[in-house]
Amino acid sequence: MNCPHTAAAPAGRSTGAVVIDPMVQDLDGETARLRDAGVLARIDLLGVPAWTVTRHAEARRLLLDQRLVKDIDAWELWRSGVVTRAWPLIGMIDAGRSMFTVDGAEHRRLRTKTSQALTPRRLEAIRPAIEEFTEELLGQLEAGRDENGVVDLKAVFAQPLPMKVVGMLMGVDESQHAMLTRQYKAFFSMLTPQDERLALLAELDVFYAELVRERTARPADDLTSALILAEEGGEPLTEEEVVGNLKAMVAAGHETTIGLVLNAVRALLSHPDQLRMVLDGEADWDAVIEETLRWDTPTTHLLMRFATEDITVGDEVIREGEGVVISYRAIGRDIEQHGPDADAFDITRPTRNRHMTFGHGPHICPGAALSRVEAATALPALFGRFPGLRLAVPDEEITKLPVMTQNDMAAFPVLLD
Ligand code: STR
Repeated sequence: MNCPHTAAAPAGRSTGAVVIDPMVQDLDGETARLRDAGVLARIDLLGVPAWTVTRHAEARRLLLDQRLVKDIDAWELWRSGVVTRAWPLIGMIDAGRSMFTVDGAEHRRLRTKTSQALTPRRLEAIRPAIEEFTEELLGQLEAGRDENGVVDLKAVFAQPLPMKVVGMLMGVDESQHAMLTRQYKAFFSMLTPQDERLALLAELDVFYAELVRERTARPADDLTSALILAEEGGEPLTEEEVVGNLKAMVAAGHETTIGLVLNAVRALLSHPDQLRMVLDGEADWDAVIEETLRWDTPTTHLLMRFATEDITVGDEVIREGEGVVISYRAIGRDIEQHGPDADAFDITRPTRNRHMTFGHGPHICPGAALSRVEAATALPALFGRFPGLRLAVPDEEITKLPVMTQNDMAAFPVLLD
């Protein structure tokens, strides 16, 4: 396996830990093993031990527990120098000061403007732009077919759409979109050597800091400019905080919605009876979106929170200083929450809206409504334009990228008619 860090496991493997496969060769098998390992399971992340929560109810409770924090300095393995910047997943945790890494009152201060800009009401204003991007990309799908009529729905549609949307929102010029897509692909891939990953993160920091300086000099009608401007009577965010929020928004907005759109298309194509129901108007697109979010979560594991005190969960104790991952894929398949057929994709499932894929509590995804608008625009437009859409290869041949935290397909080749 092309993963040198595993060989140099800094803390050794705790016995019985579920080893999370960096190559993502069997996501369903791994999800089942996690569930079987308990409500709170020990996992091994490239040689680094952590806990993960595999059940809906306990995850919900822990996501509201103030004894779990996102500050990496609360992590014993980090403080003691066992985990360093050489660990390939460090960029998921040590990502600079932003709403993603801070808790409490400071977190509210960092997050308010972003969440206010992304309410369903505010998003109505950008819906026409999302529709326009969708139309443009549908045209590119048609134009992008090879001599056999095959086109990659990921590269030509599902990937550029969220990039265009988050780019517009944050004020990132179109000319930079391809660079960002390339950089984030390398960031998430476990095949990228760690020195390259650290270098690209540094390049991205420079890119975002330049954008923030540009908007400070010449504010525009975008969320980056809004983040720079002080609240009335309030403390303005520092440059580091604006940069942190900007990069969190671009990374999250770009990466996760790709999964939502592609996973929904894949689920429908492999469940043609359910696709029929939607196309015949017997079920709505919102049902497809929510069931996809539950069944095939864009985020498989979210890294990481740290215990500031011992926390008891069932008969296990998370010790002060230990790290806790939230395994959203396992949580979406929780039998207690969704019934014995939780592993089945069923858009008529009564609990389809009762998933926790966007998280819970203070850090709940501020872009949830945005991703729903994107999917609710993209999916009906895609199947409306190409009702005969189908996979160009057998479903089993679709492979996942070697990404440990996101549910990321390598490509999704389709035929349009
Ligand atoms: C990527 C690297 C970076 O510069 C900033 C962030 C902060 C937000 C993170 C993002 C990360 C990785 C993907 C995340 C996103 C928030 C939501 C998204 C974890 C670490 C999800 O997958 C849910």
